[in-house]
Amino acid sequence: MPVDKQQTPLDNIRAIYNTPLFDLLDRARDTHRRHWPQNQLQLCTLLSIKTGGCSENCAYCSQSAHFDTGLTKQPLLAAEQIEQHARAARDAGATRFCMGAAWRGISHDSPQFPEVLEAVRRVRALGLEACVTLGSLTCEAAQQLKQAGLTAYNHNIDTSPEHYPNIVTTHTFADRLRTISYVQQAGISVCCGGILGMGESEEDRLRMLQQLTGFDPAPESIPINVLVPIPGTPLENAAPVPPLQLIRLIATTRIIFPKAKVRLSAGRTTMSRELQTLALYAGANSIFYGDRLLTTPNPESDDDLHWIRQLDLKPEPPDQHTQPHLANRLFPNQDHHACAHQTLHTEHNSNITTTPAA
Ligand code: SAM
Ligand code: DTB
Ligand code: SF4
Repeated sequence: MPVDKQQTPLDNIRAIYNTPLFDLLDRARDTHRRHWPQNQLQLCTLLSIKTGGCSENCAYCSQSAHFDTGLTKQPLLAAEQIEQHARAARDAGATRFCMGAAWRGISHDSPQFPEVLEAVRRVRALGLEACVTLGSLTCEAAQQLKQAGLTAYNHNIDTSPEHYPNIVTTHTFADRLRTISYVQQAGISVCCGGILGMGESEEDRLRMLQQLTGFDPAPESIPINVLVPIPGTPLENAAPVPPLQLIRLIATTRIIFPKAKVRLSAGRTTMSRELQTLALYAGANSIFYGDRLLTTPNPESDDDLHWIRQLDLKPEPPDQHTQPHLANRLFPNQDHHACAHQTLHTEHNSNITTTPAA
């Protein structure tokens, strides 16, 4: 499977992470300047296109049906509504639009899937990069998302393989990797990262990064989320992440993945602007932009724009290679026979299901 490249030894990753802080920052900044010299920040806006009622028990999540979080459920939005949100995001300065669904996963033969494909086409037609996060995929679903013009698929591994069963028991770490492999095979960029602050050790965070070093190709985007504690979930009282541990992890991620978008993701509302600034200095070059994440607040857009101006950064333009007219030329139709083997595999794997409408 393409996901299976030789991983970087943990000792090497640990050695980077434990470098004296200022030397670590110097090295990360140097790497950053060489690969990202333009002082730009990518602005990605999120939209929850299907909210709550999820069958999975991810201990951090407001949308799990296993916990009483007081969240109002919402069925899948129509493509037309999604397009309106995407247009507003574009007009506010976002160049990437990420649509999240509270599903365990989706199959290509789900009645809801065509609407998602239509939403992707409409978002791409606006000139935005399009990302979706829908849970597990069948191989065919990944191929069809590619044909619809999808730029990236977000599927986080969230933590180390060792800590994962403490966080989720309704699916496995291996299930996550399988979907990522389908996404890679379809030629879609992978957006994959994790969450800090779920009771994991610093070593767990490094093992999470080590997993990402096994991806071939490397993830295009690596979201580093800080847990937003949700009342009613098992992690509602989790200890906060020490700020310099976040900075060390971002710097290490930048050094190991020089070409990736390192995304300072959930958790910014509880960070000072100075800490967020240091995170960008350490190598983050993308944020979620817009007053909401999926179900929780994010800093106000105007405040973010003011901050970005103060730092003399510019919003990054959309990737030219992902413009719709170019996408069709660069990535001609995929061969559907590519899924023959995997379909067989999926049929024998009861873990990939179409989530019932909630
Ligand atoms: N259901 C899909 C899945 O699990 O892949 C997509 C939606 S899920 C909400 C997307 C990601 O959001 C999760 O993998 C997790 O990394 C992040 N996330 C969810 N709740 C969070 C929270 N309370 N704090 C920080 N990150 C969170
Ligand atoms: C990711 O890594 N973080 C985003 C996006 N991918 C989908 C989601 C953050 C969700 C934070 C909690 C919430 O708003 O529900
Ligand atoms: Fe939340 Fe996704 Fe887990 Fe469902 S699968 S509980 S939406 S993180």
